[in-house]
Amino acid sequence: MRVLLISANREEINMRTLPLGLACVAAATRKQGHEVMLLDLMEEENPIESVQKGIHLFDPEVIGLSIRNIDDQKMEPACFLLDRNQEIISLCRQLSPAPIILGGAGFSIFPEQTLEYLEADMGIQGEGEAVFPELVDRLHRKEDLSGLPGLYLRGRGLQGQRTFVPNLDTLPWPNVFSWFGPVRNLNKSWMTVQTRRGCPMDCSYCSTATIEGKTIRMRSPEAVAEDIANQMAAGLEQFYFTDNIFNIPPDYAKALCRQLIGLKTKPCWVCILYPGKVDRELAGLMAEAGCLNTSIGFESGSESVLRSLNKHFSFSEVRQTSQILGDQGIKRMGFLLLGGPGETKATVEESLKFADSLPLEGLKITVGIRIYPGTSLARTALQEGVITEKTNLLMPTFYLARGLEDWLYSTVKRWIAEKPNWLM
Ligand code: B12
Ligand code: SF4
Repeated sequence: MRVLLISANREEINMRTLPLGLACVAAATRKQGHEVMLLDLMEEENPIESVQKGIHLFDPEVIGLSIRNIDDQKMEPACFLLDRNQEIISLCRQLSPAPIILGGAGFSIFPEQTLEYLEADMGIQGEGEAVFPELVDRLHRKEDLSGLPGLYLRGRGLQGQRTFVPNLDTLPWPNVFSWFGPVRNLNKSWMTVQTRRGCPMDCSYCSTATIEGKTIRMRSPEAVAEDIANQMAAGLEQFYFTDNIFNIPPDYAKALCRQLIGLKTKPCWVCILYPGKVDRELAGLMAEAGCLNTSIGFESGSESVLRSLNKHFSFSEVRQTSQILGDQGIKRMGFLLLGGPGETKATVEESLKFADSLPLEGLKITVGIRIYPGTSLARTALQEGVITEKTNLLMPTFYLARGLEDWLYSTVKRWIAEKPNWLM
């Protein structure tokens, strides 16, 4: 079948992202024998015209759309991003009778609500590589869709229990030029690389389990290094590991660094770390393997708040992590998440002072925590009456400990005003 895959994300918040997930789905769908056209609207000067042209020339029989961002996760002012997909979906509807199938991280968190909101036909929760090609096959053969794992049909709910790909090395990871063709000037981009899926850490507010599951599944370090080497041979220079936590499990992170050290040319890369699981050996290997910069989500400097967020590290481990990375010349961007359950004026001040005392190159402070369905934060918010059973969490909804509202914003603003490398 002819399958048009569209990444409608045009947000430049933080950085311009590449549609790695959709490229993975494209590779798997091609492998199954279908003809695929991938449109990344981030790169298109006139996205509407590009979709019109794509549909006109390719005449798709199936249209897949990747839904990444629901909102920007900022409480003040909240910015709902999902409706930016609506224009693209109605355009597809006007120009083509093909069914519209959703997927992506944002969709996986809110499958039924997103289908309703965008009036799409169906969607796949979680990894798309196995189920999407099978769905296209069944559509082609006009077969019954029931039983397909993770498939949601609008108004008819989940069709089959979701499954996870057990061995990521069996997937056809996309080759950079099969994504975009030679048109795009990629060497200025941060090329995204995924080495593992799933996170077992169970932080109280986090939606990752609904996207990737709780069990970590890893690609072999050799395969990741080979992937990076191929991309470097194609002219790419800098890489962004999209893994939720690069350093868990630590032995895997070390093995991966050793493979990168073994490459002919050293890549430059950045990653996200979980504090406390970085020893001197790992920091040394990361530096030798080309790590420039790390994001460290330590979130609080108060032990009681760390416990309420279900973080498995202490603030002294945060200091140690930051120190040993700095000793290796690796830059560190810290993250604070203020206003969660149990937060008080005293714990906020504790956190700000703690952050100020850390050796960091930058700090990002978030005030208020986005409530995602199925999380322990959502349960607390329900018990405390912040939300009700009827609250549609698709609409940006945040937890902010009572009594902190105005004070927290003005306090954080005062702190960042004096510090050029701190931002909100
Ligand atoms: C890495 C990451 C970042 C990096 C991106 C780096 C880069 N160069 O890409 C940084 C830190 C910069 C970042 C920024 C932001 N991020 Co972010 N990010 C992630 C993270 C951890 C991984 C995303 C990723 O690349 N995954 C790897 C690919 C392979 O997976 P995937 O895209 O999900 O694709 C798979 C499936 O979803 C599915 N699939 C994908 N598309 C399709 C399409 C179809 C048709 C089908 C069937 C299936 C399918 O199959 C794919 C393969 O298995 C996710 C959380 C997560 N665990 O997913 C958050 C996440 C996507 N980010 C999120 C947000 C909010 C943001 C920001 C808005 C935050 C901010 N205010 O700065 C910005 C927006 C950036 C932008 N310009 O769009 C949210 C989105 C949900 C929401 N509330 O909107 C997430 C889900 C985190 C969360 N809170 O749970 N992010
Ligand atoms: S470590 Fe990160 S990805 Fe894992 S549960 Fe916590 S916040 Fe989510």
